[in-house]
Amino acid sequence: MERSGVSRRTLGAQALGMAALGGAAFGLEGCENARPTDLKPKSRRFPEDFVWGVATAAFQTEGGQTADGRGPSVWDLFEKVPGHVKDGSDATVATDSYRRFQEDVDTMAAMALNAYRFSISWSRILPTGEGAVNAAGLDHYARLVDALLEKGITPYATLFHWDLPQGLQAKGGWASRDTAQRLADYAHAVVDRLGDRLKHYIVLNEAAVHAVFGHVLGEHAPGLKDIGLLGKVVHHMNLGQGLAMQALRAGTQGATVGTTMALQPCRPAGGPWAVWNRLASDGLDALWNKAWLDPLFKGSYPKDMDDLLKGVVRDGDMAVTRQRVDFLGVNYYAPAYVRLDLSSPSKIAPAQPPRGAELDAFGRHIDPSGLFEVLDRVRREYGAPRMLVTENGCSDPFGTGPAILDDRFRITYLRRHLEAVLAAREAGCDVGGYFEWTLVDNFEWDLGYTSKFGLIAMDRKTGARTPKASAAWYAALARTGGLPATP
Ligand code: GCO
Repeated sequence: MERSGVSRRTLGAQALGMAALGGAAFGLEGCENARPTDLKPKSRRFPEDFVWGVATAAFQTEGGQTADGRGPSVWDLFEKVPGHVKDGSDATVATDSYRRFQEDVDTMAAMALNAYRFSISWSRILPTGEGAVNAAGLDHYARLVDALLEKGITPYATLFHWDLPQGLQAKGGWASRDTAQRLADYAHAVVDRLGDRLKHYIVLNEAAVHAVFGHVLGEHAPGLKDIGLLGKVVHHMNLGQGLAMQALRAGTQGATVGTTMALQPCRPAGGPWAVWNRLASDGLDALWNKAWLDPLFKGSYPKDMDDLLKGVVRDGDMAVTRQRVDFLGVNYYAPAYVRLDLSSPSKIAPAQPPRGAELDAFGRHIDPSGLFEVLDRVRREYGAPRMLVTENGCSDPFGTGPAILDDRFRITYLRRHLEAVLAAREAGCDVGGYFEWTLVDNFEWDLGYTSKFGLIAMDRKTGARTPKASAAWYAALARTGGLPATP
């Protein structure tokens, strides 16, 4: 598959912006000079009850793809198509966490972490996505949850982290309205078996990424390239999320229910086309941020969505998408820079980050102020809910070589973004926790193992795991709650 040179997140800008703006046409611009990116919180101390965790996802870490009755997901098929995964690898073993989960738990306990965000593989619980429940699949997660609780680590389970059962994709996947109800049925099966011990649920992970990269750009499973599907996929995920939240609340007492979004500040390129770049940026914001925040918190869609959603939303739907959440999970990595561009098919293109900006391995601007911006926006515009940073972290430079063990670059990245969290708390944001992405270098989707985000390296030949410098740094932070000023 022809591979874009641009980072997969900013590619989303093209498709999302075009859908919102119906395509318009414009010029080339870069962005202004870099502005201050770092926050200076008054205090460097997190509260005693702050949630310190790491985040993972089933498909990226478990392996065991056919163990104990698991059925195939869309990613099982996608990863096997030549060209879909940059290094030709797959997640048949990944970090082998289906078998080695106790090691994960012991490592987290030794790091003084008090929470673990993982995802449940839908097709372990319902191998075809619906119908008969696979008890062996539920038993696995019961063992994982029990092992965590035994070590005083609070489990946070994501229900959907992009690995839709292939049985449902064969029936239309998220483009089919029925899949919304299937998500609720799956949520019921999980809470029915685990609700006595699993008390924190995240319904969706980054639905925007799954919608765009899986259905428009074709760079993620199910590998579709049909912008005509976008409106249905967006709405059915929002609808399913509401139905699943209702099922979770009906299925257990005393649980917290939330969801996780990939929120990004959308920044228009400047220059003589600034007014048009602003339109593109507003279009991206509508589709990447508001198309998920508004249905959940306001029971409505932004006007920009009207064209996409024509004939999709039914009477009563928005009363279901609007749900009370106990927390909003915010995944943050970087802002998005956007411009309109005559030369790109979608007339929309990612703009260059500011001149002189520090970039991550994906080519994205390392800008902790963007994390403050999204947290403060949710506080101001969406009722100041409790928030958890459910993902934040950075990759080694892409490559097939060994991980960088003396990863001071990662420590600095985390320290700077945690300063933004402290500053957001001082500004009144109710941020109660932080889940670093991720524990062990794992299967980074279409990038395979060329992108390494872990606090711990893993030798894929021997399975040996080696803590990086960042693991000890993060453990000390979790233990003391005091954020060092350097490195
Ligand atoms: C995401 C996903 C994770 C990624 C992580 C690093 O945010 O894209 O939730 O599965 O692996 O963010 O890119």
